[in-house]
Amino acid sequence: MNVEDWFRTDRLPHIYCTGCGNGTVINCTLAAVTGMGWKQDDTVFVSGIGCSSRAPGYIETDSLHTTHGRALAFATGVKMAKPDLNVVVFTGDGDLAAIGGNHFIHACRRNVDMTVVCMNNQIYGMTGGQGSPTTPMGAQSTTTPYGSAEPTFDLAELAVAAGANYVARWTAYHVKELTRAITAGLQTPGLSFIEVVTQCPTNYGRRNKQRKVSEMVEHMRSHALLVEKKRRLEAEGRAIPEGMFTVGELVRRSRPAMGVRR
Ligand SMILES: Cc1ncc(C[n+]2csc(CCOP(=O)(O)OP(=O)(O)O)c2C)c(N)n1
Ligand code: SF4
Repeated sequence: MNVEDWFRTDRLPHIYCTGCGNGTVINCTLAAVTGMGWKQDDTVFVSGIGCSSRAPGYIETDSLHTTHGRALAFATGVKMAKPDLNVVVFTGDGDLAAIGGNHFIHACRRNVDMTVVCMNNQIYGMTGGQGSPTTPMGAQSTTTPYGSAEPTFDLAELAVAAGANYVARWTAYHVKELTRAITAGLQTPGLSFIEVVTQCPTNYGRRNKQRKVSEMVEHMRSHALLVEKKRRLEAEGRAIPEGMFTVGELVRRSRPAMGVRR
């Protein structure tokens, strides 16, 4: 099987805007799934609501497109009822961390055996660009016309603190690293959380002085700081450059997990 075999071509044209990063994330996820040798009959994709959550609709397996914020609750149900299935969740920063925030921390605490891929475009894309829990301070959105005044959630650090067994963060620029991280997540028993910082040119970029997709991708590339480098800077007592976010593998451990096949 190759990536094309997993792609539901009869659903084209897709809904994504030109330059959206979501297609890259789907491609990397399907490359990881293909690399694992998984079979379509044994694999279920689950999502909530949002542009990111439309992803399972383009994949040739059984899938659940659920209610906003509830992807992890539905996925937990699938995994507990059928532990032999491979469960992969696609979600967005709003779906996962705003309306679904409580489900997120408890799924990590329970360490349910699934892989969660969050497309963090730092905005509510589907509904026209409202601020989300990851909208950076000072960023413009339809609900923060003078710039967001709120501190943001670090989704990957939240998953580490709540108990997930595998946590990594990359961006839609880092396709090879992202594919490797998703593969590691698929291989790890318990909850694997892979955050992908991705570009939404339509509702984030054009309001935040990143009008071109290339500018958004360059911004992600130049502001990504390897977690090992961050730890080294901290150990040396040196300052972390302003506006940087960490990428890489944040945790890999073997806490007891729920729903692991026997
Ligand atoms: C209960 C409920 N409240 C609000 C909505 C409207 N709604 C649909 S998608 C969405 C935000 C999606 O944002 P995010 O999860 O970040 O996904 P993106 O579209 O950016 O990929 C909202 C508020 C809804 N569908 N259901
Ligand atoms: S609104 Fe943003 S996230 Fe949604 S499809 Fe368009 S670019 Fe992608």
